[in-house]
Amino acid sequence: TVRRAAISAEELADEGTEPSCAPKAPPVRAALLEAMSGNALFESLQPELLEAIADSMAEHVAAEGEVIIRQGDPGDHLYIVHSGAFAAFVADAASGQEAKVADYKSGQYFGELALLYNSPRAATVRAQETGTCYCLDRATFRTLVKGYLTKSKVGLQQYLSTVPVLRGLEAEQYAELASAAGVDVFHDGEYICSMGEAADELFLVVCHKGDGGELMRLAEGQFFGESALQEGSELQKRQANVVSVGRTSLARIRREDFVRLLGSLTQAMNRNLNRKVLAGVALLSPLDDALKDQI
Ligand code: 1OR
Repeated sequence: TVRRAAISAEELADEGTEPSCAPKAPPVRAALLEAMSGNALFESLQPELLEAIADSMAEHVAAEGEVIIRQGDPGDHLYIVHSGAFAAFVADAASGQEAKVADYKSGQYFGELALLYNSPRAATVRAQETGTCYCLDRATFRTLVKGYLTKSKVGLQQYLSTVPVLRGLEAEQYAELASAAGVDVFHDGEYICSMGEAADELFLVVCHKGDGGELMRLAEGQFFGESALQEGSELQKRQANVVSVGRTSLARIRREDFVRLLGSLTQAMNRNLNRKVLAGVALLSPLDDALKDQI
């Protein structure tokens, strides 16, 4: 069961959510409400709030083959399918070859990741046939839906599946990792971990906002703290301080959860992880050349 979001139509207005279009004609509103019904994002909301949301959504009629979302683009809308069929495709970075990763039918939604994590669109979504979807703007999303998605871990699960170093796991493993992981937000200058501390968590950069002049820095989708995953890592101590530059949200996964969930994959991933660190991950200070060689 989902806890009712503690939010009213007035609060939605207070957040500066100007309805992006005029109140809907009754049949359009009914169609929107139908698209929302049965969707876990909306099921606990009061009817007046659902109507306010319906009025803020814009209808989009898509032709067969139309690209609704393009991988790599910035994004500020979530889409809810009313009719037709839509599908998400992820392009392989090296070959450019696309693989279908999800299908969407009436009542389902897509495009939440860019809104949750301020990241570029993680997949391309196309209309598979003529269909209608409704788009929900970022401000409404932030006020209404984000809390639900964060709590439900649905968003984190999809996010983890887009992190390069975690590519290729089973859907179930992403779900398990997401429920074991926590998300924390750090502010500019805040220490995320300190040298000498026990290294028992891996960190993934979910969303990073900020600008600074340091030599190396981590971007969204990168990670640090991977020494927590190495053999004998119970004894491992943090080898550097990691400081947030600007505002950063991080998914953190405890070593014991990672090992429990991914078991024998850990070793293979360690090799992958080490390569990525050398390819320019920012352990901000003090990481000298000798230390880099050890890694
Ligand atoms: P977005 O805002 O990034 C593309 O825009 C959308 O495709 C994305 O939100 C999700 O709603 C949807 N990886 C990335 N995006 C996915 C995936 C996905 N599945 C659905 N979307 N997968 C990982 C593939 C390596 C599949 C996860 C189960």
